[in-house]
Amino acid sequence: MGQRGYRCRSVALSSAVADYPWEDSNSFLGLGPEFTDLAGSRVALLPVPYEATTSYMEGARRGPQAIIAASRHVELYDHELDTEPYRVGIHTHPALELTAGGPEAALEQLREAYADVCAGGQFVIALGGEHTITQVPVHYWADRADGELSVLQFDAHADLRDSFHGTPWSHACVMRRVVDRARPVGVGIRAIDLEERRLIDALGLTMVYGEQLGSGDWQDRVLEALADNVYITFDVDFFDPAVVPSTGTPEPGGGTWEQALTLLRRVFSEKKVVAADVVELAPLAGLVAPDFLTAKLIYKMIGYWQLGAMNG
Ligand SMILES: [Mn+2]
Repeated sequence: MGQRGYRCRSVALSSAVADYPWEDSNSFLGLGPEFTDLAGSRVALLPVPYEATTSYMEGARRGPQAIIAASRHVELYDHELDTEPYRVGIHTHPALELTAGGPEAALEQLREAYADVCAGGQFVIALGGEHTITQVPVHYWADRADGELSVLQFDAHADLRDSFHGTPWSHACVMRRVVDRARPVGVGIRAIDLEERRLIDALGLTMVYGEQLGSGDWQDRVLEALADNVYITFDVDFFDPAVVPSTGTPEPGGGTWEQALTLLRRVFSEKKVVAADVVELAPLAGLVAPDFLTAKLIYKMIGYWQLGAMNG
């Protein structure tokens, strides 16, 4: 077996060929069974390639697969943390194919599956798919958090519209569907309409707008606004489109890799992060860097989670 312990578990193999170095196309980082067995894993990834209301560039349904494919090339040793985070065990669930029979039925399916996935006790990171899926985990954790729950939202958009293109289940409405249960704190926001601006002001929500990233005490503002319990939703359109053009609704003036990581590291070390999602990667053929960035972002989150879990 190679460095990652490749040994295929997705396909039943006859004993005659079982010992060849078959790769496992399903597991994040290409990890072998020693580090992906569900019972022994402290982290679980839940791919949800759901895409129903894309308004501009389609392709978010191919996000999870591209992330997992790219993750095989992520270095397993994290030099910043001087750890090998994969050793906590990372189980990758098969992709959850939600019904095409309408958003309410799809979200109900996700609600049931998410609860059963979380019952395993792992730190769960859902992989979208479009941003619509985020309301399910936020409601799940708002019901269970010991005290108030905040949502740390990395995003170009506030997603606070009451409806968009005639549906309340649009990706552009997801934070409106949770705002009465968990207070959002937006980072990198730079495309909102007037109704959203009025709601942000009326509710006194903390938003770090795109042009405020990196200046002054923007990270302190975020940390102060967050409750002790935090759900992280990371829409990859937070990043500047020069870094991540592969997303459904790209907006100029976004954040950097370093800004995302420094804030994530602080949040994982100073707050209790209950779960997370990474959404809206819509891979572009031949352009692997954004897929790889997203895979590495998830692995950095796992490393920071492990560090926070060790300290707390
Ligand atoms: Mn967005």
